[in-house]
Amino acid sequence: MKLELISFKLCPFAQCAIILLNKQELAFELNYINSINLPNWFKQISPTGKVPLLKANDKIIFESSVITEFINDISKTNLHPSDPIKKAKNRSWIHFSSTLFDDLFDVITGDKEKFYTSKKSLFDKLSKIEAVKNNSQFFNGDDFSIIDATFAPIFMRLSWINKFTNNTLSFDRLTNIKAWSQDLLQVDIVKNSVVKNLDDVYYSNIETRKGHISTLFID
Ligand SMILES: N[C@@H](CCC(=O)N[C@@H](CS)C(=O)NCC(=O)O)C(=O)O
Repeated sequence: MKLELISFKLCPFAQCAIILLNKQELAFELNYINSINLPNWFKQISPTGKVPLLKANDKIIFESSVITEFINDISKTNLHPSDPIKKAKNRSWIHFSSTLFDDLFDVITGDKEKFYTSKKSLFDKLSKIEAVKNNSQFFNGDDFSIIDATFAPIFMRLSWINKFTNNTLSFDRLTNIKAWSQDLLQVDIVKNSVVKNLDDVYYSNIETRKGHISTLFID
């Protein structure tokens, strides 16, 4: 099957799909488009105007959670737990993970008040994940699953922000997810799921938004 993933370089939802495509060793073309100046052909094929889009033999698949399930469906290896309850729980937490990005967006764009309320909301959610994460390497034990690919982009952005700001979003006290994050960020397919120096691009992107967080940047 011919696969083409269309995205922005900074999109965490596409990053998850990239991790899974590589984990499943599926050949695909990666087409980064400019978020400021969307090409007309993209506007015509994207129902929501958002990325990622996956073109599979010229059929358009949108919504990252659907894309990741599709990648699993066409692969030889199943990266979801086979037990239906465990699988449902994974899917619930995957769905929950997308709400972390709403808080993260407010954290990186908001004024001082918004920064603190969204930081609190983010940490309330991280604490809920801490409560269900055991001390195994990955979410379901020793093997990398879809849910690990879903959380890796969040952990990558938190680690960048902590580097830019002297740990303003440190979650060291959440020991289970801290260890999970450290393990995930060491995995090659995670490290290689973004273009080189994307942390610099993220830094500039946040700085341009002039939210409270940019006043916390260290040189
Ligand atoms: N629920 C969507 C969210 C996708 C999304 O928000 N993508 C962002 C980039 S990371 C986007 O395309 N934003 C452009 C816009 O909202 O116009 C998914 O998971 O695919």
